[in-house]
Amino acid sequence: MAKLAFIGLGLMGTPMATRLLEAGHDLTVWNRTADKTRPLTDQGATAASTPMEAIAGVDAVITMVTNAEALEQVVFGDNGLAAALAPGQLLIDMSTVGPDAVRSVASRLPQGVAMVDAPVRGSVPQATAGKLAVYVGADLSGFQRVEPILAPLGTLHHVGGLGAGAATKVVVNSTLGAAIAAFGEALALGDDFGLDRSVVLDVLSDTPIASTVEAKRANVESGSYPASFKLSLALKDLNLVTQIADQNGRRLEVAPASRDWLEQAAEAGAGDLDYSAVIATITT
Ligand code: NA7
Repeated sequence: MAKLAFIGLGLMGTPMATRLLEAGHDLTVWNRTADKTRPLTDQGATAASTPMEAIAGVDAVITMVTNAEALEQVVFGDNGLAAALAPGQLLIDMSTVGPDAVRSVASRLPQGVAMVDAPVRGSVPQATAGKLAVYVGADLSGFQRVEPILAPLGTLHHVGGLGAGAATKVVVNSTLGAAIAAFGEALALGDDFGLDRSVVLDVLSDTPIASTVEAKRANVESGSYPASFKLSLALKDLNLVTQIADQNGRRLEVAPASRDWLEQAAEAGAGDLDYSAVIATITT
């Protein structure tokens, strides 16, 4: 088992760090809001007071923070990881930040420090159950190095070299935005026809968006949207999708439309709710 540091104990980081601890890894944790380290220290993790302090003597450090700015902060900010990372240590970023941010961070790490990008598909229930899909961007030796560390989190997919994991996650989340917006629009159409919502939900459970309907039906029926995956983060990801497409001169129609719906929902105050709260905006 490895000696690890885990940086970022948000909705995803907490259950992921818990799985690593339960699997027998030796874990030191750090979170910007210090009281979120408590559930981990109660189970035997050590809390550090800075990212820099967290990585003393570890084999690898895992980061799971909001976005590229947060990653920049924990790696290169005051008391950040970069100031203490030593040759032979490994940085595994599991946040969704896009491939440019991954390569930019990797290029500025101290000599002899390797980086692997390993973002995940799945939200809190999958993280808790160790059933995430983990998209690993690394050379073969990097993949072999992270495999035993990350195995307790779910199924690892070696999708290419550095940055390929981040790119794969952008691809995956473009479909997530499309599916939730299609779900909302289908419900809105059903409402306009005067159809019974439960009938429409049954029918949509047998369409190409079935898995989204299954995952989010309870939210729609209860009208409450507790966050498994924050809407603000889905919006961040759809912004990544559209920015990267623009850079590549790639015309997309569906992703920008779903991005616009998420933006409207965020403006209406749903940013900290589950991303499925966009359905409430669409059907209003
Ligand atoms: P959350 O629940 O919003 O958690 C975000 C985490 O990132 C949380 O630990 C934050 O600390 C931390 N964070 C955010 N900004 C910073 C800065 N500037 N410095 C240090 N730490 C920071 O998100 P999820 O866990 O759902 O998702 C994490 C990633 O996986 C994200 O990229 C998703 O798209 C996928 P806080 O507790 O607020 O102090």
